[in-house]
Amino acid sequence: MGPNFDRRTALIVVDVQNDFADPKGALFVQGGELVAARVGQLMQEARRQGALVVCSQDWHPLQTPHFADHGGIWPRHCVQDTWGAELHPRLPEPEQVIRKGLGDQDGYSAFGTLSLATGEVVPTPLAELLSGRGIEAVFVAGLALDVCVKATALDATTSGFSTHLIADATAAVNLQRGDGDRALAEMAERGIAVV
Ligand code: VGL
Ligand code: ZN
Repeated sequence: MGPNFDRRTALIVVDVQNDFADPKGALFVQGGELVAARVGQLMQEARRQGALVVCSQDWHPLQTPHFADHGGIWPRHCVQDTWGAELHPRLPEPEQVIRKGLGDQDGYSAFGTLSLATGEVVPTPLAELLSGRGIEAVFVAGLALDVCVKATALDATTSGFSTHLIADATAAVNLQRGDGDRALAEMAERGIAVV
């Protein structure tokens, strides 16, 4: 039961970057390579069926409150213009790339991240891109299920898109045991369909 793509749908591929998807990456997510392979197939399918394909990239400066060495919780990862931040080589060229987590921004959603200076969410161009294309439904896949995929899917429903999670194209970090399952429950509660 694969997703049904058409011109009114978008495939949002969250952060399938070397640091998350390659075993040598700084924040490798267990199963990340399989996710990259599956996402690569889905991107081809989506394109063939006329859907919009958007890839997000976690895109941090070297010094950011998002990293543990500057008060955050994560090891250094997805530093701008490094190998770790590149999209995984299993992915075909995306039609659109959305970068997030720039500057002093901390947060996880491809729709926007929080600026620590202003305390406000800095939106990425994603919402406008989707509404500008007449997109009604989105399929979300990528890494990591319990972090950026969850945040992005929740924002997608809040923004009014009919939102689906592609279960076989994601994997959880599980920083705390059970985080992946809790993320699934939270998404289900918010009306996100699992396909
Ligand atoms: C992510 C941790 C830190 C993600 C990004 O893409 O899920 N996780 N930054
Ligand atoms: Zn990050």
